Amino acid sequence: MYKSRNIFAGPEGSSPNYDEEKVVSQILPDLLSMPDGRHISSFEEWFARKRPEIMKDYEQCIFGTSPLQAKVHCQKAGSEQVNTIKGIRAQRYDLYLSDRNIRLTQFVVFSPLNVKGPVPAFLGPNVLGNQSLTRLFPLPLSGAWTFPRPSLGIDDTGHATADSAGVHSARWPLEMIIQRGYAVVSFHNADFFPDKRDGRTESVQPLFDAYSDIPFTWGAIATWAWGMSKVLDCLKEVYSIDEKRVIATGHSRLGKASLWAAASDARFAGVIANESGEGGCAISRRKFGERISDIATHFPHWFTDEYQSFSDAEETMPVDAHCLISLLAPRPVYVASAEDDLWSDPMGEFTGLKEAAVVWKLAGKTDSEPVYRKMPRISTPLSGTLSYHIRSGGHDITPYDWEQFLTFADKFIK
Ligand code: GTR
Repeated sequence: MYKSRNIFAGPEGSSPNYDEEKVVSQILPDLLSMPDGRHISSFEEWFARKRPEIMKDYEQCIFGTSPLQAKVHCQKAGSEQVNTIKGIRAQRYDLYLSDRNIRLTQFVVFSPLNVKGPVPAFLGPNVLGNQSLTRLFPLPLSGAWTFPRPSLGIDDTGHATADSAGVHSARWPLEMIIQRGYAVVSFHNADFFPDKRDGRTESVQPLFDAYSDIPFTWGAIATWAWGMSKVLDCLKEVYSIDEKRVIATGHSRLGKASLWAAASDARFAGVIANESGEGGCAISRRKFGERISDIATHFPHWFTDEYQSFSDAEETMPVDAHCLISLLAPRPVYVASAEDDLWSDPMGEFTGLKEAAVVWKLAGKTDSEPVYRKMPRISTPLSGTLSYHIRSGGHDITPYDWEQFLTFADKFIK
């Protein structure tokens, strides 16, 4: 039935529910009440008392703890390149763990050539290596293990080949973004944690095993999020960027990472979570599309072990996706879905945002009212400090999505 619409039927062995009628309504954890039942009536109180509780639950049960205090610095790598026709400047930076001078990643900054002064930026990891972002500049091939995708130039052994250059340029429409006066900052997520179940040994995590008496419990998603924070640490040294106007940006598994990055690091000025699905903006208790059990089976390294214990027991989680989104209040948040991406549960993503909106209301952000209403029609974005759209098509991040994100950034970040 879904074949003609290119709907993902789930990995082998899973049989996702894609039928809204089979969704059993669940009571969601109440964002405005304390464990003793007391109702919270001001944003200040929510921020001081409720938010830390939610944060603790997310650290303990879902993403894990990370060494956020670790000091890093960066150094320019190679010389700046400019593409005068497109008006884009590209500069690579090596990022080092300061106390041991170990290089963790190389991030790339694309900024507008003809804009004076620091500009706002979209900061997001990429899944195939920096070379996959564009053909406008020759960028070094990533050396980190990447999930084999021969059709995208990643060979069977997980190495990037020259064929991967620019293969994800449609996901990163640099010209469009730069022309609107924004910079783009990206790095390969695999530099921090290669996306495989035994990826920990090749990840940055062992570097921190002796950092504290209590071991960090971060999964791969939290490690990518940590990488985002560490790149942000360095942006104060990048003169073309205003580090106070950086938007954590991510698609799918990296949408989950961008949510957690901004939840753990208040310096991110806003968040874009594109089709972040289960473990992101989608309400887990709906049991629609991808489930915790699917992630536990296929990506056990993404979250804490405790998260896997909620497989087939979503209602026992102390939190749900609306709680994750609430951690971003009162900052601007854009959640985006795609009609055919039922695996990510568009209705669940919208519901996560809608249920979180009470916290923005408490904070006096009444412009978020559009998301209180029902799920909008296809390609009819809801605009406010909390913004949302669902477009036609499948699981991807497209120029249409970016058009909306840019309009949102113009209104709420610029
Ligand atoms: C799928 C996974 C999703 C989402 C997606 C992606 O395999 O089940 O949670 O993260 O990959 O990252 O594209």
